[in-house]
Amino acid sequence: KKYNVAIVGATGAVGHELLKVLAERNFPVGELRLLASQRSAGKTMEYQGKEYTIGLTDENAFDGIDIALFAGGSASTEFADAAVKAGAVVIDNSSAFRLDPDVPLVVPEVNPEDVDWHKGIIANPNCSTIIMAVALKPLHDAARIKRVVVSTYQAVSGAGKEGITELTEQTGQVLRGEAVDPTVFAHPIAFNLIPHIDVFQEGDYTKEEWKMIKETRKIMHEPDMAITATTVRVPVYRSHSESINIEFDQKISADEAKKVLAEAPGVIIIDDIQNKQYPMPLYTSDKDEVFIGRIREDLSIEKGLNLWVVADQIRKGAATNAIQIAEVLIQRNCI
Ligand code: 11C
Repeated sequence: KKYNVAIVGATGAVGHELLKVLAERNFPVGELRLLASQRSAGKTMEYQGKEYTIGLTDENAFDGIDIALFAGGSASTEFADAAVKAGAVVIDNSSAFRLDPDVPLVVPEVNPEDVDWHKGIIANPNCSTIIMAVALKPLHDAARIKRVVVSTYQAVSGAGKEGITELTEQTGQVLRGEAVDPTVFAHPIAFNLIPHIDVFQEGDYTKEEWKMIKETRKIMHEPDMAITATTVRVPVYRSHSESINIEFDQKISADEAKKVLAEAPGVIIIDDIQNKQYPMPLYTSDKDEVFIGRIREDLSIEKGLNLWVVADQIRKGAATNAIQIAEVLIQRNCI
C-alpha cells in the first residue's frame, strides 16, 4: 500500500531533510505534494529524479492526503486542523501541540505505543529533547532515573538555514577584522557561545530548556521526573551535543550502562578513550542514530552516570524522527 504524503514547509532545512529521508528509507509514497508559503510557492524541488512544483499551503491543499508532515513554524497552528479535517494524519514538528494532552508526543525508540491514541495530530518533539530521550529511556528501564542535569551545545542549523549563513558570514568578518552585526542570534556566534536559545520564561529558564524538561517527562510518562537544563548555542554547523548527568534509584556501573546502551535501539556507542574515540558533531551529521560516549560513573554521588551524547538534530532531532513516526503509524495500523 502507498500513502499520499504532503510536506508543509518543504523548502526549509527540515523540509529538505524530510524529502531526503523519505527517499532513503524508501517510504511508500503515492502522491507527493510539496507545500510552502507564498514566498516559495511556484518554485520547484526534486524527489527521486522528478521535479515537483511547490504549492501554496492553504485550507484546500490537503484533499486526498494520508500523511501531512509539517516541518515546523506557524503553518502548524494555521493549517494542521484543515489537514486533519481533510482526512490526513498530521505529524507536526512545531512546538504548537506538543504539550496538548490530546496529542501524542512520540520518539519511536521510547514510546511508539502512544501513536495508538492519536486524534489526527502526532507531535514530533524538540530536537534536543529527542536526542536526550533516546539515551535516557534504556537507562531508565535498567535503573530508574531520579534526576537529570543536562547542558547542551546546539548547532546553528537548529535556527534554520539563516543560522548557518550567519555563522559563515561572521566567521569571515572576524577573520578579516571587520565588525559583525548579529541578526539571527542575540550576540555574535562566531568564536563565541551563547547560553540563550529561544525566549526567557518562568524561573529564568529559556523556552528551549523548558521544552527539554516538559517534553521529556511526557515522552517518558514520568510527569515528576527531576530534570534541569542549560541550553547553549555553539559555533558548529550541524549536530547537537549534550552533556548529561544522571542520578539513579539503583546503582548502575559504567560497564552495565554500556551494555544496556549497546543494545538500545537507535544508539551507537563511540567510547574508546585509549584511542581518543568519542562522538563529535563533525562526524555525526547526516546520520540517523544517537551517538553516546564518555560513559562513566559520577564519582561525586553513589548512583550516578555521566554521558556525552551527540546526534544530527535535523535528522534524528526532526526529519528522521517524523518519518519513523509515520512508519510506526503504518506498522501499528493507526492510519
Ligand atoms: C534549536 N531546538 O536548536 C531548536 C530548534 O521546538 O522544534 C527546534 C525548535 C523546536 O534552536
